[in-house]
Amino acid sequence: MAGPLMQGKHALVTGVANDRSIAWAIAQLFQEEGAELVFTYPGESMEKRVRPLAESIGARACLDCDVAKDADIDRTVAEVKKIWDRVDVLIHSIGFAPRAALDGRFTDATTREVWAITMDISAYSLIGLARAFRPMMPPGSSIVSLTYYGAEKVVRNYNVMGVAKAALECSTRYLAEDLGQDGIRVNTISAGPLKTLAAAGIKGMRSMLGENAEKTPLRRNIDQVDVAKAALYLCSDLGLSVTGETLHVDAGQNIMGVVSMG
Ligand code: NAD
Ligand code: 0WE
Repeated sequence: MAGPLMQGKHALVTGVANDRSIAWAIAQLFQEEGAELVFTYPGESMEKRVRPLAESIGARACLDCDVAKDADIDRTVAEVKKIWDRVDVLIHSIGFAPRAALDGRFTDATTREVWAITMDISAYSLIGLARAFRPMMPPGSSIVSLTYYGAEKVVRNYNVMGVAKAALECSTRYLAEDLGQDGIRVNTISAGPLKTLAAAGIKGMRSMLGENAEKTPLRRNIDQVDVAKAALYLCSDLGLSVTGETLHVDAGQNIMGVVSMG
């Protein structure tokens, strides 16, 4: 397979917050492989973080899109249409739960409101974006989101985010089936723990990273570039017949049962 893997492809990248974001590593690799990029950010306060990064790699645009708002999604489609006649790649790298939900007892922390917000932003948004962009995604195009092991097994304090990621993974399968007739593939990457903004201030994150590195089959943690390479596989011709998949990029963490040393 010769030449850049993403030559001339149009990639819409959500979820860049700073230079440690998983979405930023994906965007950089896709750009190196010949893709044209458009970024989105949720609300004005994020713009000053994202726009300089976007400009530094020659992105075509940087658009305000809070996925909690249908009007933002619709406006983003309209703005993208002014730039491109098609979108080949959609990266969903968004997760949000109210801070207090990621600490303490699941039963107490998961109120009706916390549930609604977390499910809306972290899971529904994949479906909302897929519906909005489907008319401009040609056969051969690809949607990729980010998930975490807390969807499969209990990870203490991940709480309602685990439930939302389970919904995201299941939505990936239903979307893959539905959009298969349009030639659109839908997959999700289950990434191992990473030091990003979304992991900042999570109680026990440091010790979790330390312990995890010893427990994985590869005896190390992963980095953002590892995830980006998997996204490149899924969004390029390399992943041509892969859809509905949850691809673990976690140094093997998910295969482990009881881990004992020595
Ligand atoms: P990050 O904080 O850099 O990215 C999260 C992004 O979500 C931010 O850019 C933020 O602006 C965006 N976001 C939040 N609410 C939004 C809204 N209403 N509308 C639009 N965007 C919104 O952190 P990250 O670790 O790069 O997270 C990216 C994805 O990877 C998330 O889905 C996260 O759950 C997932 N993930 C992270 C890890 C980890 O350990 N960091 C592991 C596995 C999966
Ligand atoms: O998906 C995530 C984190 C997503 C996230 C992070 C925050 C922090 C700030 C969602 N919402 C918020 N809301 C905020 O206000 N990860 C996979 C990283 C993560 O978060 C954890 C983890 C891991 C790993 C929380 C508890 C336990 C483990």
